[in-house]
Amino acid sequence: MKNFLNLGRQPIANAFIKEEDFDDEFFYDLVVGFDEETGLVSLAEFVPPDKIFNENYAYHTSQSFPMVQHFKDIAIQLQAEFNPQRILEIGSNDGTFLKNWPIGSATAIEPCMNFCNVTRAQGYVTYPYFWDFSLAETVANERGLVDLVYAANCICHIQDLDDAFNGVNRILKDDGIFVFEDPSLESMLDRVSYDQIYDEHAHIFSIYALSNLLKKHGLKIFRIQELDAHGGSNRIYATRDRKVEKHFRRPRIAQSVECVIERELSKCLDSMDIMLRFENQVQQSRIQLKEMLQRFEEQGKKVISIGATSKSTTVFNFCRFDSGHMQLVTDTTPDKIGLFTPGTHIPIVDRQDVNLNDYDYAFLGAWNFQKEILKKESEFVGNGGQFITHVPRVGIYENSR
Ligand code: DWN
Repeated sequence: MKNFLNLGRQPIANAFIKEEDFDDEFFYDLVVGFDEETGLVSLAEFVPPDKIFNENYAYHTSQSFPMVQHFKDIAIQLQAEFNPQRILEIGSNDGTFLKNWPIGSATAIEPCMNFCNVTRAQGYVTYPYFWDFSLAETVANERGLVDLVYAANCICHIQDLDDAFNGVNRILKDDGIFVFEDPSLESMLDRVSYDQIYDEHAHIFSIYALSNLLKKHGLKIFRIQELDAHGGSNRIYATRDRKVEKHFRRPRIAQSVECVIERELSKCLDSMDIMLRFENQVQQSRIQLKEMLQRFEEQGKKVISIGATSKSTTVFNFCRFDSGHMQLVTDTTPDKIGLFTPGTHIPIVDRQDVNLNDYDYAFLGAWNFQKEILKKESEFVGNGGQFITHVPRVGIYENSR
């Protein structure tokens, strides 16, 4: 693997922090590399998983309200198309996807104890461990094999993918299907959304790289759905190579896979050149965003950020922002409110406790929910407030000019 981007000393992206813990905060070098053989983009140095995913994990899927409908829709679609009797979800968080399934038919894997207790309280059998082959063995012996393995924004968190896919192979019934969705490398490169890179995202997937990796485990991708979720994601449908025919209800399904890979390769996602170009764009993005916020600070303008996201942790620390640049960050998640942003220590407050009209600019920390946030904050724009963003380029968000 060859490293191509260094985003500097970074804290744990979701480790929102109390003031008294500032001095003991953990930092690591956030460096990204590219494997020219497989096409996989991965962190050069992985952070120990239990430093990230533990009983203090603060990200609640259901607090990003549009995701509740997102997971309901995919559950209904999978039930209608494949009618799976037994399912397993890897990374079930607060059960937003799981709750769409009968309690008896579902098993959950969730290493964060605070969330494991949530799904157990909902009645679902939940294993509080990281997904790997030995856990797959245990679950297979205790709960039997499954028709569907589902995972959202989780497979890219798993550092040892070979072991994870071995585990999927172990737990799936012979004609079972594996459906997972994760941020798209192609979208990240197209949008220069470098904030998809942080400790949790051990890998950023292209379909080209995934198909190489899954092939090693006798798994074949038979469909791709391209999603707007989380700033551009892919939903991957895979099954055992020898079973693909069964799931090809309509020939055109397969073309979604070939189309995406062809397009990725036409954009050179298999070459180091595109990664080096991205590195240059990221450096430019930082310079422009720092200049813009520096100018606002010198003009005495007040700036706030909407959404205490993992993504903004990467941006704020890469740009070395502090409460001089952004006075406050708002969020809807009770677990984050009253804490400070990792590394940059900007106070996080409840959106309800802030009058946005006291601010001149609002940074879209949760840019992946810009439609929802701009709709909610139309009064702010109406009173002359402006949204700023760095994706796909640094500037004033056109709809708030
Ligand atoms: O992959 C991951 C994705 C699923 O979520 C995880 N590794 C970590 C996390 O990343 P993130 O923190 O960047 O995710 P979101 O979903 O972009 O976070 C949105 C945040 O913004 C939440 O804390 C909720 C908050 N929010 C808000 O304050 N006002 C969200 C909406 C929609 C709002 O209107």
